[in-house]
Amino acid sequence: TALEVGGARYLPGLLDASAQAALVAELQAAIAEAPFFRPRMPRTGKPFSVEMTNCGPLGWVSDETGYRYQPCHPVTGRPWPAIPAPLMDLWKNVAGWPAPPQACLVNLYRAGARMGLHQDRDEADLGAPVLSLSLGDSAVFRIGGTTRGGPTRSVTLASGDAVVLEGASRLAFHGIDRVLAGSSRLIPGGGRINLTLRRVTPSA
Ligand code: MD5
Ligand code: FE
Repeated sequence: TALEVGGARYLPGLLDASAQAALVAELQAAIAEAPFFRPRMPRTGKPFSVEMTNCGPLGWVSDETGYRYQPCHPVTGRPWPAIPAPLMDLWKNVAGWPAPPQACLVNLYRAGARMGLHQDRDEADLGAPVLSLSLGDSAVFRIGGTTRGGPTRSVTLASGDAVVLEGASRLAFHGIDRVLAGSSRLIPGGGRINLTLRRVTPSA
């Protein structure tokens, strides 16, 4: 069943338990090749509470000099690993976009991690959707409109849930208020992983 939240398409329970477990196994291989790093805020250098890594030809990074997409891991210098095939299939089946994703940002929320309200606008192609998939502990996701300070709605994202940010919701302010620690045993060591599949450069 597709629900609408703030103009985004919410697909609860898109992946069943066995599909989630298979995906986590594939992700563990990618994470071994491209370990989680802790991004820092532009200018201030303040560390994020979320740890990150990427798969795909491009990956999102943030440090004192700014936010950007780049082809290699900021610590190892190696290219990002390929996006796991099940995620490429998921994009094909639910994103409704003709070109394949170029980046899969992997966010790891251990106990206490959160993400403040922000817009995602570092992609040159803002017409393409973003596909978000939640794994592990449930989290309180907040989404508003395209201006900061407007009304917002909250929805709890559970393991296996997907959200397609398309149309006006693509530039919605959004964030993760908190993670419900211990609500799932999927992620080794506990916590939540969010995957976002993205186009970065214009398709045509
Ligand atoms: C997360 N990740 O759960 C959150 C929310 C991020 C990020 O915000 O930038 O990695 S995933 C839902 C999301 C992703 C991109 C855009 C929008 C929502 N949106 O425009 O509402 O780790
Ligand atoms: Fe975001």
